Amino acid sequence: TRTPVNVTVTGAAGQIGYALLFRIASGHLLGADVPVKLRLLEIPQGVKAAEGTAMELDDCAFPLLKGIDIFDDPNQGFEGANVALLVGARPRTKGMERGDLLAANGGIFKPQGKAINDHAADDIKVLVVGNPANTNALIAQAAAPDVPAERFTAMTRLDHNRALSQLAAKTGASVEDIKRLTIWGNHSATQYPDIFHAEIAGKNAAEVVNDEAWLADTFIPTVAKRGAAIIEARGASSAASAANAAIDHVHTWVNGTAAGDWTSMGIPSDGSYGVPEGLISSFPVTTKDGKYEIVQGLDINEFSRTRIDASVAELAEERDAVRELGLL
Ligand code: NAX
Repeated sequence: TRTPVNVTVTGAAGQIGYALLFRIASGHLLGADVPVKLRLLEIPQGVKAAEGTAMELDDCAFPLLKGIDIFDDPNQGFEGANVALLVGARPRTKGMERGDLLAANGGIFKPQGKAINDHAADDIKVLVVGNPANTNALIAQAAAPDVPAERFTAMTRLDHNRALSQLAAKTGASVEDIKRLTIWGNHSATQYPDIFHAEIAGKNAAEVVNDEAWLADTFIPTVAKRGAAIIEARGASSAASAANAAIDHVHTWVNGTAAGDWTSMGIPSDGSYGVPEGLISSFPVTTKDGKYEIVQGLDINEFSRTRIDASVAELAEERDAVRELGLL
């Protein structure tokens, strides 16, 4: 029998945590034949609610779930972790400046990065969901010098899935007929969903759409502002769709992209496509055997270039701000 994979989830008592844990335990994160042990990390005020969720996980009698432990100490929470989903973060509250937000999250992600460095398993893979996800991932990565930098990733898969769904609705295609869509840049309002290399049932998506005004004025803002639209409608931020995207991100990273397709992941830049090395930016990537590679050689037109550059400039500003705060 296989040794269980240790999966650490931070913010386990939050709303994404609640939507995420049951799918991990039922085998959707890693595969239907992979046993898992859950390590839930919360702040002390969140521990009791996490215990309640753990009771419900017990009550599901998932065959693949081989244990649940709950911690409020990151050093224990990341002990032996093979996969870490960093969901818990400090949300922006009223009157908070960006600098305050970055500093508050630095106080979470720097110690968590250090704990991953010191206690996680050698094959650790990290996905940061908590916002600002790209920069939180950068802070954690910088605090973990002994872990290969490429193991730290940030989630743009929700944006990717939102873009797939919007494009399918516009063209009447099925989502599974759409390939090679890309989210570039930051998981923020500046992100750029790119359909110029995408294909719909084998045809170029931009040609099928053939409507640049729709792209600029409807598609891009709808995808980029979808989080706010969900809050407006639901009275709470995206939870199940965010959890679903986290599952997709890790599942694809571990199990590979389909032939002829790619996905979007926030990853440390190697300088490709003019994105400064080290910034954690979203790119088109293929994955195989637990490793990812940036898709190379794509022609970037003027329309795309401007938008990628704007989002990357925002990432560079965030990096400079956290550097100034002594977080890098
Ligand atoms: P909730 O406020 O429901 O839950 C957050 C949980 O994290 C709480 O239980 C809290 O006690 C815990 N927490 C706080 N600090 C912690 C720490 N230092 N260690 C461990 N746990 C800690 O938020 P939820 O709706 O679950 O969202 C979580 C994060 O995901 C937010 O930062 C949110 O902005 C972000 N999102 C990111 C998305 C993405 O696409 N990358 C989309 C969805 C979501 O908005």
